[in-house]
Parts: sequence; structure tokens; C-alpha cells
Amino acid sequence: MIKSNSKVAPKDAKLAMVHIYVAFIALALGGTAGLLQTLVRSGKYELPAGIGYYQLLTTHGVLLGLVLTTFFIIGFLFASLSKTAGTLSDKVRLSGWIGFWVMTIGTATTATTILLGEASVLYTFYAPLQAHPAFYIGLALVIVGSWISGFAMFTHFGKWKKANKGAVTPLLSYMAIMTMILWLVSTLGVAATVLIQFIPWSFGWVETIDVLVSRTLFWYFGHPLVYFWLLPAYMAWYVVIPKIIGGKIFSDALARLSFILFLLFSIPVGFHHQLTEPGIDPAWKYLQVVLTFLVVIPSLMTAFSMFASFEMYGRSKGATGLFGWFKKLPWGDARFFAPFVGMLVFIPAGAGGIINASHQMNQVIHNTIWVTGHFHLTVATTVILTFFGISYWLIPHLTGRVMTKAMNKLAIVQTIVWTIGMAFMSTSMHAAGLLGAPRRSSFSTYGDAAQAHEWIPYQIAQAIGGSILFIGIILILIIVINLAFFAPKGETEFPVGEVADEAEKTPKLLENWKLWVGVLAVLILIAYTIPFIDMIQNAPPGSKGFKN
Ligand code: HAS
Ligand code: CU
Repeated sequence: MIKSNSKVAPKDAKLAMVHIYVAFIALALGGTAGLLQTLVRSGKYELPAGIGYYQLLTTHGVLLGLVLTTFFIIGFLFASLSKTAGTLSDKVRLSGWIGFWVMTIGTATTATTILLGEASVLYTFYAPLQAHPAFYIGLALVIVGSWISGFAMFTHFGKWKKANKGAVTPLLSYMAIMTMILWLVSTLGVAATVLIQFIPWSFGWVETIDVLVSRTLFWYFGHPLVYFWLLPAYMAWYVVIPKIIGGKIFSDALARLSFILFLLFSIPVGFHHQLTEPGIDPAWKYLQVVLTFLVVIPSLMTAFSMFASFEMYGRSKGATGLFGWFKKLPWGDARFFAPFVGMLVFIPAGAGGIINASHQMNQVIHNTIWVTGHFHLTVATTVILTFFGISYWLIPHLTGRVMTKAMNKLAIVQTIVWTIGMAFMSTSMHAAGLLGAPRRSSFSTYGDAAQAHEWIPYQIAQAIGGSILFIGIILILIIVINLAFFAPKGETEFPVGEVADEAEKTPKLLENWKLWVGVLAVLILIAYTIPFIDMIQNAPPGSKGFKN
């Protein structure tokens, strides 16, 4: 039998922490870039020292969207596995370190090309924009590093299963493995386009690139990428939050089912990012839109489950009436408050996603700054506030410290500052987007067009929001540095909830990995095979590279 640990073992804690350090360094640099971007777009500020707007925007997207998230998540998953499925073996831990260094070297390589101005291609690196080959090689290393860590996690989980034959796996570990399978299957797409298309093309070994194929492979990865960010937040919502509020997990089976649905429906939906692109038959776009609407269901299940956990807890404390439970929640505890605000924001954020996915409405918002507003609510508020909430107990747990009352208070202030900043920035992005303001664009009056003047007040509001958010970044960095290096020594709990007594038993079917990965493969083949053959058979001439 391998039992769950009361604490993450010190050697595992070190491995988790290095990932978290890189994540917060990325936040500091990427956040600064974000502030400068909003200032430039207000029209009142020009970048110094020959820094280009698109260079800055690439730094921002790569560091926050790809580096911060991937490093934080891998650190959190290693910690979760070590806590709930036993201390990592030396071999697994070593693989984790190798994975970490490969990812870090990759990040440094990519970041250098961006800083040298050789890769201003944004985080989606759409062809025919062309970067220096080192940009793509660095990204490939980040992916390979994450695979090494992923396989280390699978090995660890396999060992637990062997030692506990027939037992239901620990929920948190199960979710960590699901998240990593999702990542592995989806990164195959981006690895393929980077290795087969971008690297040979950027070296000049081939002259042209097939743009549609590269975008399709990118979005095969790009959509599940957003659920790779979301699922660790859901791990905290399902398993950690019930324990923090002093309640129970509503249902183990429902939590597992929602993760399976994410695995199945996250990947065959990339076309909802390509609805306006020619070269894909509308019937296939339609199919993927239907699958997109199916992937909304596990989020609705999560919303239901969270409400149920909150209400069960409130009623156990004597709450009455429809919303009496609301007052019983621990509002003064930042470990609860930050993720809770994240949940609340996810209601309008998710609604925006449903608008995006609706084929006709997508014509209105595609390539406008509405989309930027959408993902600043989803990933930059819902997900990141939950990651901050995780940091408030995970970092002191790993470093053997405790969060003081003063830091807890600062964390509450941080959450409020973040929410206000994002309310300004994201609301005005949504509004300007509806008026047609483009995304991925520096300040311009578009030849003094009347419409552009309508956008400018919103762009000033975005700069106000961006400045408030930057204060939020300074606050979170103060808290994180305190928790890592200066907070009083002591023991902090890694909160893992128990399942409510009245919940149904978990059916074995939910643990049948071969079945679910098999169904996933079938869905991917159905959604992509014919359109892909079509794209290759009817490909227009390839495109030469353009440098920014
Ligand atoms: Fe999205 C574009 C559709 C979710 C991120 N999305 C993006 C991009 C990013 C992104 C980064 O169909 C831009 C990519 C680029 O650079 O081009 N998105 C969706 C849909 C969902 C969705 C249908 N997106 C996310 C999440 C993201 C994310 C999550 C990051 C983490 N998105 C799109 C589409 C586009 C797109 C199109 C392309 C647009 C274009 O044309 O370019 C769904 O998953 C959303 C489902 C969620 C819900 C909400 C459930 C609510 C919950 C909270 C419960 C609250 C509680 C508290 C319990 C339906 C779970 C309540 C307490 C009280 C007291 C009230
Ligand atoms: Cu998507």
C-alpha cells in the first residue's frame, strides 16, 4: 500500500518550488510588458529605446500564456502527486529535474530571440510571420521538457496503482494525470507543426509553408491548451476549496466524470478558432462547434458541484433560506476568497466563450479586441486568481513556513485590486471589440477614421485597468517573496477534501484509462481526418516568410 503523505517530502517540495519560482519570474516580466502595452494603446505613451510594440506583445503572451502557466501547473501537479500518491522515487524525481532544465533552457532560448527583436510573432506565431529558428527550437524544448515530466508523473501513478490493486485512485492524483494526458495528446499538434513546418522553413531549408495546415495543427493544440490551464484550477475547486471552507467534496464520481469529459471534448474543437478561415468545409466547422458546446457541459457540472459544496457546508452550519449559506463562507480567508472571485468571474467569462463559439456571432468578434477581453477574464482572472489562491497555502507548505495575518490581508487586497483592474480593462476590451477595434494591434487612428476615434476612450480605460493590474502584480510578488523566504517558520496544511458521506460510490468505469484514451482517439480522427486530407490535397501554393 502507498498512503497519502501528511506533507510533501522535502526533496519533492524542492522540485515543485523551482517550477513556481520560474512561474513568478515570468509573471513579473510578462506583467511589466502588459502594463506598457496598455499605455502604448492609449496613444499617450511611446516605447523607449527602440523597443517594438509587437516585440513587447510577444514577450507578454509567451511569458504569461505559455511559461507562467506551464511551469506553475507542472510544479503544482508534482506536489499533488507527491502528497496524495506517495513520495516520488529518486528516478521519477530525477526525470522531473531533467524535464525542468530542458524547459528552462528552452524558455531562455525563446526569450532571448524575442528580446533581440528576432521573433516578434506573438504567442500564436502564425505563419507567414517568420521568427529566428531559435525561437521555434526553444519552444520545442519547452514541450519536450514537459513530456519528460509528464512521463515521470505517469510512472509514479502507475506505481501507486500496482501497489494498490483494485483501489480507487486518489482524486487529486487522478486529476493531475488527466491534465497531463490532455497536455500530451494536444502538444502532439504543436510539436508537429514546429518540427515539420516551422523549423525547416525558418532555416531556409524549404522556401514556403502551408499556412492553413500550420494554423490547424496549432489550434488542435491551442484549444486544449486553455483547458490545460483550467483543469488545475478545477483541481483546487473540487478538492481543495471544500476542505478550506471546512466542508466536503460533493461527489467524487462527478468530479472524475467532468475531467473525462474535458479530456474527450477539449481536443476535437480547434476549428472554433478558425471559423472565419477559408479552406475548411463549413460542415466540419459545424461539427466542431457542436463538440465545443459539449465541452461547456463539464464546466456547468463544476458550477453545480461548487454550489452544492457551498450549500451543504452552509446548511451544516445552520444556514436557512435559499441563500443563507452564502454568509457562512470564510470571506476573510484569501485561500478561499481569491479562487471564489475566480469562479464568479468565470460566469461572464464562460458566457463570452459561448458567444465566441456561436458561428454567426463569431463573425462579429473574431480578430477584435473582444477576444482579448475574453481571455483576460478566463485565464488572466479565473485561472490566475485560483493559482494565486493555491500559492497562498502551497508555497508555505513547500517552504515550511506559515502565512501571517498581515499577508492574508494583503492577499485579500490583491484580489480586490486585480478584480477592479480587470473589470476596467476587460469590460472596455469587450465593448471596443463590439465596435470593431482590432486585436493584436498597436495604437493607430487608422488614417483618422471616425470609427477609430470611438475606440480611443476605451483604450484609455484599458490603460487605467492595466495600471491597476500592475499594482496587483507588485502585491502578489510581495506576498510570494514573503511566503517563500521571509514568513515565520511553521507547518502549513496542504488541504485535501474528503468526499461527503452521502455521495455515490465511484464507478470503476471512470478509471478505465484505455477506454477513454481510445474514445478520444476516435473523436479526434472523426473531427480532423477528412478536413485534413482536404487541406493537403487542395493546398494553395505555400507562403514565403515575412519578418516583423
Ligand atoms: Fe475561450 C478564444 C470559446 C473557455 C481562453 N479563449 C480564446 C482565447 C483564449 C481563450 C486564450 O469558440 C484566444 C486565443 C487566441 O489568441 O486567438 N472559450 C470558449 C468556450 C469556453 C471557453 C465555449 N477560453 C475558455 C477558458 C480559457 C479560454 C476556460 C482559458 C483558461 N474561446 C472560445 C472561442 C474562441 C476563444 C470560440 C475563439 C474566438 C476567435 O474568434 O478568435 C467554455 O469552456 C466556457 C464554459 C464556461 C462556463 C462557465 C461556468 C461557470 C463556472 C463558475 C461557477 C461559479 C460559482 C460561484 C460556483 C459556461 C464553473 C458562484 C457563486 C455565486 C454566489 C454566484
Ligand atoms: Cu478554444
